[in-house]
Amino acid sequence: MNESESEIQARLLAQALPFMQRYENKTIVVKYGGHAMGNPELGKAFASDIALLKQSGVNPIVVHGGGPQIGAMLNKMGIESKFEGGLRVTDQKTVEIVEMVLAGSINKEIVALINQTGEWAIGLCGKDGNMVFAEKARKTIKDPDSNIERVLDLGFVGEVVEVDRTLLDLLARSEMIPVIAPVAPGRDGATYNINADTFAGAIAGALNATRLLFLTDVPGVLDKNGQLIKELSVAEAHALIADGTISGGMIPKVETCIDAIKAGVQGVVILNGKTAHSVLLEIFTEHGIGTLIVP
Ligand code: X2W
Repeated sequence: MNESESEIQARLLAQALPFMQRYENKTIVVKYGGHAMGNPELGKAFASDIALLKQSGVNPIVVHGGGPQIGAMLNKMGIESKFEGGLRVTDQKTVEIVEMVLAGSINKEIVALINQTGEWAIGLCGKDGNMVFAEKARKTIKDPDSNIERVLDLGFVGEVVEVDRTLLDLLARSEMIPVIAPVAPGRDGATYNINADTFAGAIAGALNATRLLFLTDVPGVLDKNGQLIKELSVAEAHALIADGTISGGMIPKVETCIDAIKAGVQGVVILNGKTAHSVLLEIFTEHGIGTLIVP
């Protein structure tokens, strides 16, 4: 490395200081989606970002998805993937595979990636330490033709009804970085499959997290001209949904952000997880790289 490169590196590090101070001891929940995984270089960059947050005195918590990976495993087992209203219809056989893939292979893959950086990650799901309880999701969907609402039976798809902070508070004071799979028990003894975005929102809300980052495969919320919107209030987000600027798959994403803010998160960011070091770019630079939604 020549002199000027070292100087650049030193300057960049110095510029990160105010952000390290701003987020010291603050909780940042990072939702790492199944679509953002799969590229080994990006995976390593993600793990090193999380490690760096912890080393800087931040309390990072990773909540991960794995929709495409569940789909691939179901396919291997000869089971068809079915979705209604964006959620996976989950029968008994499917929930067993969901738990195996999410709380098993994917969870341990992310734990191993973070551990390889020299930090300590611990893999959990909602069942561990009585952290999360769920109940059967009650979803309705409007038929676009008749406009009649019908109740969806999604089987073992759950909604979070309770988060116990005990274990997460304990880990925040330790060297351990929690990596959490969106699977949780019901008080009825069943195992529930929970959409990873809503699960991350519930965890972040219960912890009154300073930030919840949604790593997606788009840069954030775009305006009518396709330009990235850097910051939005909840009221502005509602208006952009109403006037059609926010459309398609971005609507449930933004609605989940709004729910998380209502649940107690101070700011939620939608950003592109396919940009290397997206977490550091968001947290340790002045303007971040995604769309920040605030109350
Ligand atoms: C999701 C859980 C995983 C997930 C599923 O079974 O696919 C429901 O749909 P991504 O990668 O974040 O999409 N659960 C109920 O949300 O993963």
